Amino acid sequence: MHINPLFPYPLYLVISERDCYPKNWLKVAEEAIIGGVDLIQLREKADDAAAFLDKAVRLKKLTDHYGIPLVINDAVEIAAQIEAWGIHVGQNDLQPLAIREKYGDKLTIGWSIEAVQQLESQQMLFVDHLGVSPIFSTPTKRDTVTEWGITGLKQLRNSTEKPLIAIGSINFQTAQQAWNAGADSIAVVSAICQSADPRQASAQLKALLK
Ligand code: TZP
Ligand code: MG
Repeated sequence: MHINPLFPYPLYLVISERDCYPKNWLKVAEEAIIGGVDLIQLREKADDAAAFLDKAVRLKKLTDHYGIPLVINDAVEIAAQIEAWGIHVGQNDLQPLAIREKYGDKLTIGWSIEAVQQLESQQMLFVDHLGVSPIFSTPTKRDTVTEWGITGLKQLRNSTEKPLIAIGSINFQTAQQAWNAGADSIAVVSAICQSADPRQASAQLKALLK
């Protein structure tokens, strides 16, 4: 397994209550960790701040118990409040520079990259790792721009030293190609959340990352 010391989390789970329905999302998270997930991101789009905070607190207890990092999507104040390991933002969210100005090094910063020109952005100075979004289009997130494909992922690999997280229709069929193309991490929603057995799905995905 090629492990990047800057991002030693090969299997990355992005979770929400909705994407796990009808299973209990917190139970899915726990099963996934036991199966081999290395990091979890909480990405709740429908919640108000109080509901998001409540979930973040509960998930933080779980990830602390198992000793893995927790990333919060978008909600930077909640991330800081619960002392999450990191924050993940997209191109149209709060910018990495603004996050760094306010929170210093308290939160690692993940940034979604949707076009190769974004590597030239000044924001890159404040980014710790990149979400390569999406590798393939996915019903889980419909408002994405172009697909990177494996070719685009390789192009990015040759253009930046930042850790790369491949996301978008990564599953048993696609995980290995993304990994072999140089991703430092593969991120999944449905391959684990919609699996009949999230623990086994995690273990099987992890086994593909060699
Ligand atoms: N960002 C880009 S694609 C995506 C996100 C959050 C969703 C990935 O979901 P799935 O089910 O693993 O394709
Ligand atoms: Mg966002």
